[in-house]
Amino acid sequence: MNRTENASNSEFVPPNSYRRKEPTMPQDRYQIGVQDYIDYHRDGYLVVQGLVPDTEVEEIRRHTEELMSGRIIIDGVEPPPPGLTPEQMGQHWLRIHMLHRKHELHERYLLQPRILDVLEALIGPDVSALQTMLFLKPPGREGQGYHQDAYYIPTYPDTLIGAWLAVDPADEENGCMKVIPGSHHEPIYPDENKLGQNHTDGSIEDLAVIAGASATDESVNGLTPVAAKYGGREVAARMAPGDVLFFDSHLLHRSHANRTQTRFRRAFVSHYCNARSLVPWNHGAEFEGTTANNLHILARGNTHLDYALPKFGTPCDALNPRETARGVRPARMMGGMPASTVKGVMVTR
Ligand SMILES: O=C(O)CCC(=O)C(=O)O
Repeated sequence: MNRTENASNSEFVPPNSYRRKEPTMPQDRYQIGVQDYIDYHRDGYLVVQGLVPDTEVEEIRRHTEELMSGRIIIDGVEPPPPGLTPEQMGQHWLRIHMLHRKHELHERYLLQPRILDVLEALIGPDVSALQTMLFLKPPGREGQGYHQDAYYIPTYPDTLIGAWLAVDPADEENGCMKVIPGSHHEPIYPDENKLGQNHTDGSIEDLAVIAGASATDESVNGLTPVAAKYGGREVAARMAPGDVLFFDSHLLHRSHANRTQTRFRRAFVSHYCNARSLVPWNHGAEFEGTTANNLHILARGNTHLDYALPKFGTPCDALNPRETARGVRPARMMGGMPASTVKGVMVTR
């Protein structure tokens, strides 16, 4: 059964969005289908079932358990204080950001080859890896209200995309992702502090300035009226461990609280953009100059912009950039039609 179901209208199920392909040898390239590509662009998201092999998901799960028990301590990440019960230790973190700059395991999953294969098809060929978030979301912990990710991470051109890897089964009880198909066609709604971002240059006449993005209280969240335009179409992304949800950075999405007593809702969430986009973002930290591209890893392809190497040496194209755009000629104009058939234009090639 398709695990995507409309939260409030079970008749709406985006076709073909879920497709399982068995994991193959790591060096094999994972290929999405044409219909997957169409679905992604129509709906603003795509779930690829079983993309990450069980052994790798199990490795992340074990890692979270070691973190939560204090058996692994990562520099700069405060562990749970001593003397807590295992349940109290489990409540210590909702999520931890940017560990790929501190621990090799996180860099490895940011650069997971099968995830990069899909990204190459959706936003590539040149892919830059920007952010990681390890979600623990223990029982009882809060969700996050409607937001659009490009509101937080601007890229120019605007090519940001998220990849949400389920570590535990995710469902409505433990606070799975909820997405609004088609809402990725919306512009990014800015708040008054973000003037200068995306379309706030005045190119869209009636673009509303909002407040309260991500607030779980719908009466406070300024995106509530935008979400209301898609009334009844929200989809709960029920996922199994190893499934990956790829989602456009304009897509309106949210997650509710984990209402279970005992089940964590762990997920490894990464953000990427086309490596030819400028990225004036370093997770809120300082950077030199007007962009921070030099701090983000070139995961696939090549770029004319600066980029970072993987700090822990995870194999990726930054170590051996591939020629993608330079030197590649597009196909002959107008499919090779004779010059005389192209209205009023002399085609010289
Ligand atoms: O996993 C969640 O609960 C929210 C994640 C999210 O909204 C995001 O990654 O942008």
